[in-house]
Amino acid sequence: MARIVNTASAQMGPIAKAETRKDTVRRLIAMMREAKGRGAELVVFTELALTTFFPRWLVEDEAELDGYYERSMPGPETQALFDESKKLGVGFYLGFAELVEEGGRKRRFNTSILVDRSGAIIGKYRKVHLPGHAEPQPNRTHQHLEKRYFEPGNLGFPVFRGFGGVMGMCICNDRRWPETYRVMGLQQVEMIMLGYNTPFDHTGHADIDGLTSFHNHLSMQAGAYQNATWVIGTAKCGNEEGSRMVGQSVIIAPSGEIVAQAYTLEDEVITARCDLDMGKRYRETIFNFAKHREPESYRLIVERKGAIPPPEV
Ligand code: CDV
Repeated sequence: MARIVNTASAQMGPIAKAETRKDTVRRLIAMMREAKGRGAELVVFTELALTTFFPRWLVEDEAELDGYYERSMPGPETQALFDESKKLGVGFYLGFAELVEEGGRKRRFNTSILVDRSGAIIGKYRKVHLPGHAEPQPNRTHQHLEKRYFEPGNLGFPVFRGFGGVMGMCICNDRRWPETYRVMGLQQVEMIMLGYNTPFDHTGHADIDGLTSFHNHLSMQAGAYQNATWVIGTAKCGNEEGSRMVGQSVIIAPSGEIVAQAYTLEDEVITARCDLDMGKRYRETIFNFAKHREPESYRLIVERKGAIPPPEV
């Protein structure tokens, strides 16, 4: 019997700095209801879905900075989302800034959770690849201070049993790195969920920044195909406090094909009927890791045994 997960990607338009958590959670709930109305049992929200993308600013006041983080999940302002999830029987992926006290000090992570259809948290991930800088850069209209505001994730890339399959998570910049998908691929992942906030001017090089939309899809489609997994990529997009961010949220099949795509730069729900057994077919044929993958050869290459030596420079 086919294992179908009716899945939604709930793209989010800009969140203004002044927007309250309550208002933002209301927007998330409205999209969850729409997704349910269209038959979805799982909704993928974006990275840092509860606030504006605050790493674009230097925030020096600690109390102000702390205001962007969640100290508990669910917390007073997010409980309503969990209640709605349980009421509707719709699970979700949610990205948020996490603040925990560990070893007598504050620790900050860029985190996502996976919640099942009964409103219970069944998985947690902390972003590994943190882009940007720890110090503000001169001549930038918007900063990207993720290295200042977060520690690299310390949970690896775990997978979780849920929704009748093997589920994985990553966050934004992680999607550009092949090892993100492969580490989960080696654990038989069947669906990878991710949220992103991607400005169009990140590198400052027109030739690279001009390809922002292309690279967005290229990395996710390659990751899906090469690891025989569904990939659900959800943007926060549009003009957020003067920073223009890419949209084009997508649902990608294990074939690498885009089967649903957002066409606005606003709150928009897209859905697809995701057959987890489609990934299984790819795993049993072209991407049968056990049969065709040669870890021993990789080891020899890494150790430079039998490899052509690099040219003198
Ligand atoms: N939030 C992100 O991780 N954004 C990065 C940008 C800065 C390049 C991304 O990979 O989309």
